[in-house]
Amino acid sequence: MRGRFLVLEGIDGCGKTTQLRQLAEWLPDSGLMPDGATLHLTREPGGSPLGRALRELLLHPPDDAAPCPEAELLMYAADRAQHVQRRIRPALERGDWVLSDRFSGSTLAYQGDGRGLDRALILDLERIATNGLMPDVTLWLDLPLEASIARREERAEDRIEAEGQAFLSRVATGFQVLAAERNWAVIPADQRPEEVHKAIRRALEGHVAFRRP
Ligand code: Z5A
Repeated sequence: MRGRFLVLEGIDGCGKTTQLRQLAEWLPDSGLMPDGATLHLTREPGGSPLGRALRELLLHPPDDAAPCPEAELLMYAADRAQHVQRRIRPALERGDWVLSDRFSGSTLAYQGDGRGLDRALILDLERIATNGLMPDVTLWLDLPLEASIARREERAEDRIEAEGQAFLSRVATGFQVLAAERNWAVIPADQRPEEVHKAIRRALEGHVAFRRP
Protein backbone atom coordinates (compact mmCIF):
# COMPACT_ATOMS: atom_id res chain seq x y z
CA MET A 1 0.00 0.00 0.00
CA ARG A 2 1.24 3.50 -0.87
CA GLY A 3 2.46 5.53 2.11
CA ARG A 4 1.09 8.88 3.22
CA PHE A 5 2.38 12.38 2.50
CA LEU A 6 1.90 15.04 5.18
CA VAL A 7 2.86 18.70 4.89
CA LEU A 8 3.16 21.58 7.35
CA GLU A 9 2.59 25.06 5.90
CA GLY A 10 2.44 28.61 7.23
CA ILE A 11 4.20 31.96 7.47
CA ASP A 12 7.74 32.43 8.80
CA GLY A 13 8.06 31.45 12.45
CA CYS A 14 4.63 29.79 12.69
CA GLY A 15 6.18 26.79 14.48
CA LYS A 16 6.58 24.18 11.72
CA THR A 17 10.01 23.03 12.80
CA THR A 18 8.90 22.72 16.43
CA GLN A 19 5.80 20.72 15.45
CA LEU A 20 7.69 18.55 12.98
CA ARG A 21 9.94 17.40 15.84
CA GLN A 22 6.96 16.62 18.07
CA LEU A 23 5.22 14.72 15.27
CA ALA A 24 8.41 12.74 14.65
CA GLU A 25 8.16 11.46 18.22
CA TRP A 26 4.43 10.81 18.26
CA LEU A 27 3.53 9.53 14.78
CA PRO A 28 5.46 6.24 14.67
CA ASP A 29 3.63 4.95 17.78
CA SER A 30 0.37 6.79 17.17
CA GLY A 31 -1.43 3.78 15.73
CA LEU A 32 -1.93 5.69 12.47
CA MET A 33 1.11 4.34 10.65
CA PRO A 34 1.06 0.72 9.51
CA ASP A 35 3.58 -1.67 11.05
CA GLY A 36 6.92 -1.59 9.26
CA ALA A 37 6.43 1.86 7.70
CA THR A 38 9.20 4.41 8.30
CA LEU A 39 8.57 8.13 8.83
CA HIS A 40 10.81 10.39 6.70
CA LEU A 41 11.26 14.01 7.78
CA THR A 42 12.09 16.51 5.10
CA ARG A 43 11.69 20.12 4.04
CA GLU A 44 11.55 22.55 1.15
CA PRO A 45 13.71 24.04 -0.01
CA GLY A 46 16.49 21.56 0.71
CA GLY A 47 15.01 18.05 0.80
CA SER A 48 17.66 16.58 -1.52
CA PRO A 49 21.41 17.15 -2.08
CA LEU A 50 20.62 19.38 -5.10
CA GLY A 51 17.94 21.08 -3.00
CA ARG A 52 20.41 21.89 -0.24
CA ALA A 53 22.60 23.77 -2.72
CA LEU A 54 19.54 25.59 -4.08
CA ARG A 55 18.41 26.44 -0.53
CA GLU A 56 21.68 28.18 0.19
CA LEU A 57 21.44 30.18 -3.06
CA LEU A 58 17.80 31.08 -2.37
CA LEU A 59 18.11 32.12 1.26
CA HIS A 60 21.74 33.29 1.57
CA PRO A 61 22.98 34.16 -1.94
CA PRO A 62 26.45 35.67 -2.32
CA ASP A 63 26.57 39.44 -2.95
CA ASP A 64 25.00 40.39 -6.31
CA ALA A 65 23.65 36.86 -6.85
CA ALA A 66 20.14 37.33 -5.44
CA PRO A 67 17.69 35.75 -7.92
CA CYS A 68 15.06 37.90 -9.64
CA PRO A 69 11.45 36.82 -8.87
CA GLU A 70 11.17 34.60 -11.96
CA ALA A 71 14.51 32.90 -11.26
CA GLU A 72 13.45 32.43 -7.63
CA LEU A 73 10.22 30.75 -8.77
CA LEU A 74 12.11 28.37 -11.06
CA MET A 75 14.62 27.53 -8.32
CA TYR A 76 11.83 26.55 -5.90
CA ALA A 77 10.27 24.48 -8.71
CA ALA A 78 13.61 22.76 -9.42
CA ASP A 79 14.07 21.99 -5.73
CA ARG A 80 10.57 20.46 -5.64
CA ALA A 81 10.98 18.36 -8.81
CA GLN A 82 14.16 16.80 -7.45
CA HIS A 83 12.62 16.32 -4.00
CA VAL A 84 9.51 14.59 -5.39
CA GLN A 85 11.32 12.36 -7.87
CA ARG A 86 14.34 11.37 -5.80
CA ARG A 87 12.97 11.32 -2.28
CA ILE A 88 9.22 11.61 -1.73
CA ARG A 89 7.80 9.32 -4.41
CA PRO A 90 10.27 6.47 -3.80
CA ALA A 91 9.48 6.60 -0.07
CA LEU A 92 5.71 6.58 -0.66
CA GLU A 93 6.04 3.71 -3.12
CA ARG A 94 7.84 1.67 -0.43
CA GLY A 95 4.83 2.27 1.84
CA ASP A 96 6.71 4.78 4.02
CA TRP A 97 5.34 8.06 5.30
CA VAL A 98 6.79 11.47 4.50
CA LEU A 99 6.40 14.60 6.61
CA SER A 100 7.58 17.79 4.90
CA ASP A 101 8.15 21.27 6.27
CA ARG A 102 6.58 23.22 3.33
CA PHE A 103 5.57 22.10 -0.18
CA SER A 104 3.92 23.66 -3.23
CA GLY A 105 1.44 25.76 -1.22
CA SER A 106 4.41 27.88 -0.13
CA THR A 107 5.16 28.78 -3.76
CA LEU A 108 1.59 29.93 -4.37
CA ALA A 109 1.68 32.03 -1.17
CA TYR A 110 5.24 33.48 -1.35
CA GLN A 111 5.92 33.76 -5.09
CA GLY A 112 2.24 34.17 -6.06
CA ASP A 113 0.71 36.42 -3.40
CA GLY A 114 3.98 37.74 -1.97
CA ARG A 115 5.86 38.51 -5.21
CA GLY A 116 2.80 38.92 -7.42
CA LEU A 117 3.88 36.35 -10.03
CA ASP A 118 1.24 34.91 -12.35
CA ARG A 119 -0.88 32.24 -10.65
CA ALA A 120 -1.53 30.24 -13.84
CA LEU A 121 2.22 30.03 -14.44
CA ILE A 122 2.80 28.86 -10.86
CA LEU A 123 0.09 26.21 -11.21
CA ASP A 124 1.72 24.96 -14.45
CA LEU A 125 5.06 24.71 -12.67
CA GLU A 126 3.40 22.95 -9.73
CA ARG A 127 2.10 20.28 -12.13
CA ILE A 128 5.55 19.83 -13.68
CA ALA A 129 7.47 19.78 -10.39
CA THR A 130 5.09 17.48 -8.51
CA ASN A 131 4.14 15.35 -11.52
CA GLY A 132 0.66 15.26 -9.98
CA LEU A 133 1.71 14.32 -6.45
CA MET A 134 -0.33 16.18 -3.83
CA PRO A 135 -0.16 15.84 -0.03
CA ASP A 136 -2.68 13.55 1.65
CA VAL A 137 -2.96 16.15 4.39
CA THR A 138 -1.71 19.70 4.70
CA LEU A 139 -1.68 21.20 8.19
CA TRP A 140 -1.75 24.99 8.06
CA LEU A 141 -0.31 26.58 11.20
CA ASP A 142 -2.37 29.76 11.35
CA LEU A 143 -0.35 32.44 13.17
CA PRO A 144 -1.15 36.19 13.30
CA LEU A 145 1.44 38.42 11.66
CA GLU A 146 2.39 40.19 14.91
CA ALA A 147 3.15 36.87 16.60
CA SER A 148 5.35 35.81 13.68
CA ILE A 149 7.32 39.05 13.91
CA ALA A 150 7.67 38.85 17.72
CA ARG A 151 8.89 35.24 17.59
CA ARG A 152 11.63 36.09 15.11
CA GLU A 153 12.79 39.35 16.73
CA GLU A 154 16.08 38.02 18.10
CA ARG A 155 17.00 36.02 15.00
CA ALA A 156 19.08 36.93 11.92
CA GLU A 157 16.81 37.19 8.85
CA ASP A 158 17.26 35.24 5.63
CA ARG A 159 16.62 36.90 2.25
CA ILE A 160 12.88 36.10 2.20
CA GLU A 161 12.31 37.07 5.84
CA ALA A 162 13.94 40.42 5.10
CA GLU A 163 11.12 41.29 2.63
CA GLY A 164 9.19 43.05 5.41
CA GLN A 165 5.70 43.25 6.81
CA ALA A 166 3.66 44.15 3.70
CA PHE A 167 5.13 41.16 1.85
CA LEU A 168 4.46 38.85 4.80
CA SER A 169 0.91 40.15 5.08
CA ARG A 170 0.21 39.25 1.42
CA VAL A 171 1.73 35.80 2.02
CA ALA A 172 -0.47 35.30 5.10
CA THR A 173 -3.61 36.21 3.12
CA GLY A 174 -2.48 33.83 0.39
CA PHE A 175 -2.22 30.95 2.87
CA GLN A 176 -5.67 31.72 4.24
CA VAL A 177 -7.25 31.56 0.77
CA LEU A 178 -5.34 28.39 -0.14
CA ALA A 179 -6.33 26.65 3.09
CA ALA A 180 -9.99 27.11 2.16
CA GLU A 181 -9.51 26.23 -1.53
CA ARG A 182 -7.46 23.10 -0.85
CA ASN A 183 -9.28 21.89 2.22
CA TRP A 184 -6.25 22.12 4.52
CA ALA A 185 -6.53 21.36 8.22
CA VAL A 186 -6.42 24.72 10.03
CA ILE A 187 -4.38 24.64 13.25
CA PRO A 188 -4.49 27.73 15.49
CA ALA A 189 -0.76 28.28 16.10
CA ASP A 190 -0.85 31.19 18.57
CA GLN A 191 -0.92 28.95 21.63
CA ARG A 192 1.63 26.95 23.60
CA PRO A 193 3.56 24.37 21.53
CA GLU A 194 1.95 21.45 23.43
CA GLU A 195 -1.52 22.81 22.62
CA VAL A 196 -0.61 23.19 18.95
CA HIS A 197 0.65 19.60 18.98
CA LYS A 198 -2.61 18.36 20.51
CA ALA A 199 -4.62 20.23 17.86
CA ILE A 200 -2.52 18.58 15.15
CA ARG A 201 -3.04 15.15 16.69
CA ARG A 202 -6.80 15.68 16.75
CA ALA A 203 -6.77 16.80 13.12
CA LEU A 204 -4.78 13.74 12.03
CA GLU A 205 -6.73 11.22 14.11
CA GLY A 206 -9.99 12.46 12.60
CA HIS A 207 -8.71 12.72 9.03
CA VAL A 208 -10.16 10.57 6.31
CA ALA A 209 -6.70 9.98 4.78
CA PHE A 210 -5.69 7.93 7.84
CA ARG A 211 -8.65 5.61 8.19
CA ARG A 212 -7.29 2.06 8.28
CA PRO A 213 -9.02 -0.41 5.96
N1 Z5A B 1 9.75 29.62 0.41
C1 Z5A B 1 9.25 30.24 -0.70
O1 Z5A B 1 9.31 31.47 -0.82
N2 Z5A B 1 8.67 29.47 -1.66
C2 Z5A B 1 8.59 28.14 -1.59
O2 Z5A B 1 8.08 27.48 -2.51
C3 Z5A B 1 9.13 27.50 -0.40
C4 Z5A B 1 9.70 28.28 0.56
C5 Z5A B 1 9.07 26.01 -0.28
C6 Z5A B 1 12.28 28.77 3.79
O3 Z5A B 1 12.86 29.06 4.96
C7 Z5A B 1 11.95 30.09 3.14
O4 Z5A B 1 11.64 29.84 1.78
C8 Z5A B 1 10.70 30.66 3.76
C9 Z5A B 1 9.63 30.55 2.70
C10 Z5A B 1 10.40 30.45 1.44
N3 Z5A B 1 10.83 32.05 3.93
N4 Z5A B 1 11.00 32.56 4.96
N5 Z5A B 1 11.18 32.96 5.91
P1 Z5A B 1 12.73 28.13 6.22
O5 Z5A B 1 11.93 26.93 5.88
O6 Z5A B 1 14.06 27.93 6.77
O7 Z5A B 1 12.05 29.20 7.14
P2 Z5A B 1 10.64 29.18 7.74
O8 Z5A B 1 9.75 28.24 7.06
O9 Z5A B 1 10.18 30.58 7.75
O10 Z5A B 1 10.95 28.56 9.15
P3 Z5A B 1 11.21 29.25 10.49
O11 Z5A B 1 11.31 30.72 10.43
O12 Z5A B 1 12.35 28.50 11.06
O13 Z5A B 1 9.87 28.99 11.24
P4 Z5A B 1 9.12 27.68 11.70
O14 Z5A B 1 9.91 26.47 11.39
O15 Z5A B 1 7.76 27.73 11.16
O16 Z5A B 1 9.05 27.89 13.26
P5 Z5A B 1 9.96 27.32 14.47
O17 Z5A B 1 11.40 27.35 14.03
O18 Z5A B 1 9.39 26.09 14.98
O19 Z5A B 1 9.67 28.46 15.53
C11 Z5A B 1 10.11 29.78 15.34
C12 Z5A B 1 10.39 30.38 16.75
O20 Z5A B 1 9.17 30.43 17.48
C13 Z5A B 1 11.37 29.55 17.60
O21 Z5A B 1 12.07 30.43 18.42
C14 Z5A B 1 10.44 28.68 18.44
O22 Z5A B 1 11.01 28.29 19.65
C15 Z5A B 1 9.25 29.60 18.65
N6 Z5A B 1 7.98 28.88 18.75
C16 Z5A B 1 7.58 27.80 18.04
N7 Z5A B 1 6.34 27.43 18.40
C17 Z5A B 1 5.94 28.32 19.34
C18 Z5A B 1 4.73 28.47 20.09
N8 Z5A B 1 3.68 27.64 19.93
N9 Z5A B 1 4.65 29.49 20.95
C19 Z5A B 1 5.69 30.35 21.13
N10 Z5A B 1 6.86 30.25 20.46
C20 Z5A B 1 6.99 29.25 19.57
